[in-house]
Amino acid sequence: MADSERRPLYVGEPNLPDWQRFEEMFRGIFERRFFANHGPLERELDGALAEYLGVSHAISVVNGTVALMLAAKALDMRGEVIVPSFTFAATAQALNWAGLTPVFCDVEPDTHNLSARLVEPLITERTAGILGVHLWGRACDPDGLERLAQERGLKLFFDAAHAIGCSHKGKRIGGFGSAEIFSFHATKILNGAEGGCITTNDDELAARLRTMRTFHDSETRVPVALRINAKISEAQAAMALLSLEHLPENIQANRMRYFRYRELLSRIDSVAFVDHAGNEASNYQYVVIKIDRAHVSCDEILRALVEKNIHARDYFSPGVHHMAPYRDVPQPDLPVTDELSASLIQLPTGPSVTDADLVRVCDSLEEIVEEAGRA
Ligand code: T4K
Repeated sequence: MADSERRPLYVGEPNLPDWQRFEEMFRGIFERRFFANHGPLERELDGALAEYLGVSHAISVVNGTVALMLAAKALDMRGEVIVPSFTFAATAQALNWAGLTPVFCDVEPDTHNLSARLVEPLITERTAGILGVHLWGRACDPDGLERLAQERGLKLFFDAAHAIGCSHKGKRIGGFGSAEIFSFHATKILNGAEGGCITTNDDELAARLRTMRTFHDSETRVPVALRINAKISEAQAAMALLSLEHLPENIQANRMRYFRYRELLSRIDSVAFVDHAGNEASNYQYVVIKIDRAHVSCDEILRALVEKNIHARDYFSPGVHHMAPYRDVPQPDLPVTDELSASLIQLPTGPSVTDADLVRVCDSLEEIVEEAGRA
């Protein structure tokens, strides 16, 4: 069989719930004829997420981007927020939607994340807050950034879109800073088709967020500047609840693929496997490699892989500071961001990716890199 005819392999292949349980959940929605506006499944999901993440409040919403917008707005900041450029565009653009200005910071070469060391020199009288991203589910210096934010009187919140089920020094991500946000997009390990949530241990902030996410009368009413329809539907909540049930086994399956990849890739000199720190638990959702000293660029590798029906990705290239609308104004040099954007690749993983598929990906990668070396 020609490579191009083989089964396509994707980064972000969805984790699916058990079909019968899904049918039962949906039958319940049909029977109740209650599809939106804070139905029983939304409430169950908020409770289940708070319990799983070990936080006082989880406020589920329609997607991760809106979760970021709401969190930024509810934290009542004005001015600038320090944020990495090496992230999904939604992280920064959510700040603009909340009337804030992102100030882009470089990331550490080993963690791919912000650190207090990098953020501190960027703080000015205009700085209102810091938005860290737990990229690939790796904790974004929570200890250092919490200390720094407290010392300098800044709001701190985290984009944990990649980090459900991850922990740092034994503490689940979800409880760091004033708030954290998660994504339940179909490509995430917790799949609500679309969806997201904001977590916090701050009762007042939670009441503001619950008021802000809806115009419906049934919800908490505290004074807020603006409200929006950010409610999660019962259909999304059903998917997310089932996915939460399956989360431990899905993490375990990801973990097996992750370590198998690490073993298979160890034979390719110009490919470095991006690992997790010893004091972190991961959900192994992203398998990230760094192309190092190869005679071929990441773009060329990605194109050659697509010809073999392997749809690896170049998250996050280019850095957000090179994209509209930010590229239209002067931006700082972010050499580590640029270097990572040009050298990282994410490999396909997901429930239907078999051991033979992993071998196929690694063999293809080796062939592409070796062929370029001979040319
Ligand atoms: N912060 C961070 C750090 C994020 O990474 C994200 C989202 C957010 C915030 C915002 O959260 P949300 O508002 O999205 O909840 C995908 C996802 O759409 C996005 O959720 C995710 N991060 C980002 C990293 O990846 P694209 O534009 O790369 O998606 P797409 O459609 O190319 O999908 C990726 C691969 O997944 C495809 O090659 C095929 C596969 N796929 C996709 C879908 C939708 C499937 O197999 N089935 C599917 O249903 O952004």
